[in-house]
Amino acid sequence: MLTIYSGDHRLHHGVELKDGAITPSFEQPSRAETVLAQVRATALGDVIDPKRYRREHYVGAHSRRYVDFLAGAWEEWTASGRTCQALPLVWPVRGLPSVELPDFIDGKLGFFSMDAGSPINAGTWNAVRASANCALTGVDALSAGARSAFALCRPPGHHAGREYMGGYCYLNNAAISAQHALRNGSKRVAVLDIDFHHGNGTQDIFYDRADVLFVSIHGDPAVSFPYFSGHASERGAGAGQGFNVNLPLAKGTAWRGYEQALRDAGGAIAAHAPDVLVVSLGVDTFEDDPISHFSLRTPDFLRIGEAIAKFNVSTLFVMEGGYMVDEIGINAVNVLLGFEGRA
Ligand code: Q9C
Ligand code: ZN
Repeated sequence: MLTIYSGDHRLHHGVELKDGAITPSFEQPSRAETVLAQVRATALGDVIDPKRYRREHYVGAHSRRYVDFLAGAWEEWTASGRTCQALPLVWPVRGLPSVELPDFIDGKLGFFSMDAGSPINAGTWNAVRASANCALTGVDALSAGARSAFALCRPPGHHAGREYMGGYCYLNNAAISAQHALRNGSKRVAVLDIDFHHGNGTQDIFYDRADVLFVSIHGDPAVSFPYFSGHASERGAGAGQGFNVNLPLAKGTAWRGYEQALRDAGGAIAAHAPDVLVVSLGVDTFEDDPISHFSLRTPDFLRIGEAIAKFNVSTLFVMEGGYMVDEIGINAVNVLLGFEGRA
């Protein structure tokens, strides 16, 4: 399987608010290096750099004004005299009346975010677009006839909505991929999100559409980030009614419960009959993940890959979460090895 990877991800490294204190983010550059090392150690296949794509390729999944904001945010932030990384601090929540985009950067940061989990520094935009370009290059590999590809994206993307960043995410790599597959001639696309956290951003982008099915297996939002999205009752709207499938699972879910959810996901995907499947590949479902609470073990990730291969669709794997443990490389690549029948 081809891997697409850019060293530009190292340009982005942020902080997060944890337990009320500013600490280094769990979403660190070493994550991608760990996964890449395992790609090489297992001889998964060639590793190539992404092609370059114009900003227009990110628009569609996102609004133009949001993409333009991301591209210029650091410059606006430093122009206002700041030197630390940019973090939002005020949000347009229920009950605040204005839907106007503010002029000042502090207002824009809140307008275009869902939380304070996506800091912006000098290298963030270059890392973010390299990440999206890995996904786009993967789609083009499928369009050229490959059965599968692995976009080793960092930063991740699935929490980023049409007009907002959050949860370590900026551009939604999986959604941008689905949109690009349609542009390349696919009629129907499915996105299967197996990151521990609900892919609220991907859901947001495709919620009212029937051409892209979104299926997500994740921690119950009653007790898990992002809390305000991910319930089974969210099934799509308008033409997209029935094309959004959420499969929330309880704390502590292990292989037995997870396997059933994967079967349910497979049923929904088969009914959609997609030309292309995009998998949001998070491995924060691992039992030792520091910010999640499922109980999957390393061999279970091989089984996940085998199950996805049985869907029998051209598949792009897009890296999402998985944190601070040496096993993230082994677990992520185990999904790919399982898919290839190398278990
Ligand atoms: N103490 C992804 O996996 N913070 N994003 C949760 C837990 C946000 C995860 C705080 C987690 C976002 C792509
Ligand atoms: Zn996650």
